[in-house]
Amino acid sequence: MKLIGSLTSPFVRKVRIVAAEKFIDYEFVVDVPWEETTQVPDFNPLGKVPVWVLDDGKTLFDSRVIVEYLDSVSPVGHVMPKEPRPRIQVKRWEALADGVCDAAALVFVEKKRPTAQQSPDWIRRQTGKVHSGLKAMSEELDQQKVPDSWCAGEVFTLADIAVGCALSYLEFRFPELDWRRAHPNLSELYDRLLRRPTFKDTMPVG
Ligand SMILES: N[C@@H](CCC(=O)N[C@@H](CS)C(=O)NCC(=O)O)C(=O)O
Repeated sequence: MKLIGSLTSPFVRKVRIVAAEKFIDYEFVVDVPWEETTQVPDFNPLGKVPVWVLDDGKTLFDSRVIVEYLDSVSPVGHVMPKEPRPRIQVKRWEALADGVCDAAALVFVEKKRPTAQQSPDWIRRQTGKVHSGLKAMSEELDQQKVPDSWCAGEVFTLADIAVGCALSYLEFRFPELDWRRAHPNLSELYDRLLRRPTFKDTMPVG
């Protein structure tokens, strides 16, 4: 099995961490979808990473589909609860964290355009989503009320992986945002996540 992706994408990283937490072997093929030489559209008509290539050549995307697949094929280190209610809460956390990444990535891409072509309104709109997403994550983490709780309760899950990847991406691309100061509980969670080898080994580079 192969994973196609870049070393900076938070969505690719989420898949890498889930695979590592579950001890699933695969070949990692680095491909940056923004480069002219990219092969990604041959594997995903949307031209986005991550893409997971199965042994029979069939492809899976996007990251939410891939992690659901990985969690279902191996009983080791489940990252999603089986029960419908807690399971959907974990997926909700994932949607929130991924949404923050989507908005932040749109700002990053917009800011790479020549200044005259950039839309300040668009940047403001997407930056607003990053801030409101962070605020929601912080408030919802507070609701756990148990010291050192994970996002979805007492057990480490995909919710923590997705949130950790989003926080890392913001720190990597937008250090000036300083979310750690605004949200000390997310900062504490993030430090705990960084102690896991699966997070340490996949820090964004580039
Ligand atoms: N919802 C998708 C988002 C994937 C995504 O936006 N990937 C970015 C990299 S961070 C990408 O490949 N962008 C290339 C493009 O939009 O053309 C997922 O969860 O996999």
